[in-house]
Amino acid sequence: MLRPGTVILTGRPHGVGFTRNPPVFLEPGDTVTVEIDRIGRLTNPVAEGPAQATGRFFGRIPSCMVEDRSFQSPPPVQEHPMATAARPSKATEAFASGADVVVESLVRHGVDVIFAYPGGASMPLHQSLTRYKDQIRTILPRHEQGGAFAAQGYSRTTGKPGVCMGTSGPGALNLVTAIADAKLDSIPLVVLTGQVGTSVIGTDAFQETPMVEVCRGITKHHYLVTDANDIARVMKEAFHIATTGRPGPVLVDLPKNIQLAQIVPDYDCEMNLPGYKPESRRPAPAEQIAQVAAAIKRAKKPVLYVGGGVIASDASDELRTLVAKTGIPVTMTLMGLGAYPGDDPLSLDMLGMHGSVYANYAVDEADLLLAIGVRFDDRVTGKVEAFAQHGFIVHIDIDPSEINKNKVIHVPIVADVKAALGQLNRIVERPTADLAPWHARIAEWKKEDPFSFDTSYPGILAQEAIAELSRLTAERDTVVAVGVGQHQMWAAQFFKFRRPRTWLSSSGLGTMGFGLPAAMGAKVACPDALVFDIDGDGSILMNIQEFATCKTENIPVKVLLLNNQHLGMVVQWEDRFFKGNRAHTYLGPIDHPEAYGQGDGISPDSRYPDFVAIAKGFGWQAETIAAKKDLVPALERLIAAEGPAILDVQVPYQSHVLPMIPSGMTVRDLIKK
Ligand SMILES: Cc1ncc(C[n+]2csc(CCOP(=O)(O)OP(=O)(O)O)c2C)c(N)n1
Ligand SMILES: [Mg+2]
Repeated sequence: MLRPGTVILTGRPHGVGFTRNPPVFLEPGDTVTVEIDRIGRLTNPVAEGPAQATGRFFGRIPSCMVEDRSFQSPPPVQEHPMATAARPSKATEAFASGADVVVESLVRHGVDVIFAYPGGASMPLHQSLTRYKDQIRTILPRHEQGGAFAAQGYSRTTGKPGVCMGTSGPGALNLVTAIADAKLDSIPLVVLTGQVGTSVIGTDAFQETPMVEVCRGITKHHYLVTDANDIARVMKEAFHIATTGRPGPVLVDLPKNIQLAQIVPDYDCEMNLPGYKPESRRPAPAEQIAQVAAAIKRAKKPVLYVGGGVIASDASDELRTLVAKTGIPVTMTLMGLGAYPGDDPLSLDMLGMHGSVYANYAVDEADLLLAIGVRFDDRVTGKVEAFAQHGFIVHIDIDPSEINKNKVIHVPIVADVKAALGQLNRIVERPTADLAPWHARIAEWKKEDPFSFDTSYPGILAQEAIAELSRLTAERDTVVAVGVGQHQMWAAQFFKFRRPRTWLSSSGLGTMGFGLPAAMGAKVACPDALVFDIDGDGSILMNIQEFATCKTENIPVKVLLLNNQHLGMVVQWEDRFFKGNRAHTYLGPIDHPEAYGQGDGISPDSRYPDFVAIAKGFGWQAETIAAKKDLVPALERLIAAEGPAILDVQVPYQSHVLPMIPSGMTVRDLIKK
């Protein structure tokens, strides 16, 4: 029978007992009654039944049931006759609540910040976080999705795993999109969720959702913890899985009674992952590396196609060394921006659907394509059979399932990119042929078709605002997060990224609403950096509540809002492929003629919503501009702002992101105008 303030441990407690001389071992069927003190610790253990004993407890309790009211009220006057006896004080030391074991595990894994939104099923964890507040900063986002994207922002800028938490049911479900996002972009996350008690799992209990089932296809791994003694091991495994091999999100679902259980934790426990053998930093096969070096030696038109894997494996230096040794030009995927300096003459910028003309031409003509830490995504390849069809293809990736997935590879190397490039750099030589003609051809393409915009436009174009921001911050330690849409693509084109982990984009999933919370997480991780969210008016509304978090938690991010009053990227597709028919892509009132594509522009007073008023309501610095002459001074004010600040830039919706290779087509279908 359960009583408030009392834990009854049941089950088959092998290896569990009391340190007597001789020790008292508990037998199956014995019961241990203990009390919980005010901070959730186990006190005064008493064994009942044949094993009657008191004192210091040892061993791992295989299962336990807890009455949780003990956390809200002081423990009742001791009712159990045996519990009144004097106890050695050491009896309390070995025990910890499940929640404390979770949080202690976070500390032991180097976690210094968690983005966590509370609820009934996660309260013990939050209570525990208050006890660890000197080691872990707990940030309260204003929506769980915001918290999970902030954890991503933290992870994408530091390379460390991001940690976020939500309560069961709706809280947990609000994390789902960001989990899927982390999976597609290979971002290490440890996601904690509260769950209803184990005794009611499967009964449609209040705020119950089967998170493991919901998340099965969108995590790298997932746990439902049903025995508090597993917590330390599960946490160890979660961090190990999230950060090794190809990184990704790991879910740990923690029923409330497991959080409240009192156990003797063993943080030095062994992991139990017999089936998980991530490729480690062991060398790639030497003969394969030699094949790559030989291919480079005989190449006349080589191109490096590099992606997020270079950043994830911290291989930017090795990439630069390879380029310096060989003179091979580099194009980057959306995930790879920053892996190689965008302002270097050998940078071809981004490739793919909205990549540069010169990158797409170069890949098309290449006789050797060195694909490093990439996944031949359809936004890069277009029609995959036609992609790099003239080239000999080398692919280096840590994930064996990426090899030959979309494209047949001539030299497939499953290895950590950093290790493999290090090996290659030790033996690689410049191509025998002079690369000067190849460089000259690329320079010609660059001259003919640079990323460009209409500089004669009388107002401010989004491209210009981004290019100016890039110029004004070039000497500063700057991080840029983005939403999803035209502004995202223009940021990729016109902001020059020079270092890895300075560009944060929801690339694989393309999730609107990513920018603001990701910038928030980045600013928490890098308080000395200038952190921007370059956002769209549609995207920012999806997590605008995080304005409150930035203000209340003193996280001074800066937003450059490229406000075209439309879901611009969808408008562009309407214009290109649906005869310009507007179908729910105007963001103002539906009785405005623009909603049907019949307006003749948007006057200043019909703009909606009033982002300046909204931001000010949240305590932000805010202003809006429309005139070209105001752009640079307003950007300078944005950069100089002490606290969180937004610059709402009124831009036209008629511009299209160019160049563009329409979905599933080839470089020959590239649209320049
Ligand atoms: C959550 C989500 N819903 C829908 C989409 C589809 N989508 C892609 S871009 C886009 C328009 C984004 O508008 P905005 O943020 O204003 O950026 P703009 O294209 O105008 O720069 C939409 C609706 C998406 N990517 N994510
Ligand atoms: Mg827009």
